[in-house]
Amino acid sequence: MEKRLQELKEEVLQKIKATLNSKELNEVRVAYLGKKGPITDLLKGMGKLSPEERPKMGALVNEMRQKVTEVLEEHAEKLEQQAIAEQLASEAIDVTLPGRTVRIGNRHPLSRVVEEIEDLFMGMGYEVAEGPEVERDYYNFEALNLPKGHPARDMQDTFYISEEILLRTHTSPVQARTMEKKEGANVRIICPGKVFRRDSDDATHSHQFMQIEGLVVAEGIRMSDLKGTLDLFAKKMFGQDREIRLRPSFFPFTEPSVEMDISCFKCGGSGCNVCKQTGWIEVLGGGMVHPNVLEKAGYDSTKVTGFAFGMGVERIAMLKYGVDDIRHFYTNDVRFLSQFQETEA
Ligand code: 2NM
Repeated sequence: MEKRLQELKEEVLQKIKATLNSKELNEVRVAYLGKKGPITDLLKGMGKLSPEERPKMGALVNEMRQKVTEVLEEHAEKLEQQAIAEQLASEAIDVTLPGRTVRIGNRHPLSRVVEEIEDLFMGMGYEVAEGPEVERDYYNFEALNLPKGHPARDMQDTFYISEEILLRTHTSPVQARTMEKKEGANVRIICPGKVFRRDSDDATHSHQFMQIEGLVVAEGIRMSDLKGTLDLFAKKMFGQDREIRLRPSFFPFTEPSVEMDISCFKCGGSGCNVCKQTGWIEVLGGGMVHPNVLEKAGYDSTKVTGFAFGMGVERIAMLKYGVDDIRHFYTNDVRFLSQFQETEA
């Protein structure tokens, strides 16, 4: 019986070591240590032994069972380590491979200029006001002292939806709407947005472009308020050492009207290619809101006054970033657009 025990031990240990995974190992465990296994049979057969032999055999069987269990556990541990190692190897990634660059987009240069101007005026207490791009003839022209048949309408020919509905030619209708809405004379707004004109596109003209207009209405607003505001704008936008120059001009909705130049930011005024040897660069138009415009909005023009100004966003962006063709803003060429990547945090 001792011999049989020894053989069994050798056999089971060999079988354990031959298993390649935990499933196989478990099969061996069940086959040899289970209720129907040969070790259980041996224990059952002990009854046939003599009382002297019984304790000796019992000890041997127990010892064997302990040894087998021990080896079994060791092997289980080994198989588990092996499985983990295999999994790790199969999931290994090469961290030394170069990464794929993610292309980061950036704001459109026109949005950048609009936001910069908005921030600047919000800092002076202005609100940003917006309105429809498809507008009534009344707000685009009539309310702005441009009655039907007025010669200045020719300069702002647009796209008509119908006799009375059109694509706005400036953002002034937003200002006419705001004045009309406000109770009490206290308006301080900046109006950015798309505008449209019947025009042939070239390096400096576009049938669709962006404008930003400002309007202040209250009692006691004077031309000097406009001048101080525009001087601050010129310095913030184009450099602290900019000077401004106002020239007489004409707009149907302002009287008097002015055109503003800034001293050339490239040559400082001595003359260069940017300012076409004049030392000055034309930037925007403005003036004191025409009494007819104030009256149409419901104000008493003998008590309330206001100033307004307007500029083309593309023109400002072209000057600021040195862009030589307005069409670059609309052709969506990434080689152009990606040059306006912002680097600040
Ligand atoms: C300009 C030039 C001059 C202007 C006038 C008004 C309003 F609504 F108050 F009448 N808004 N914007 C204005 C005046 C705009 O752009 C070159």
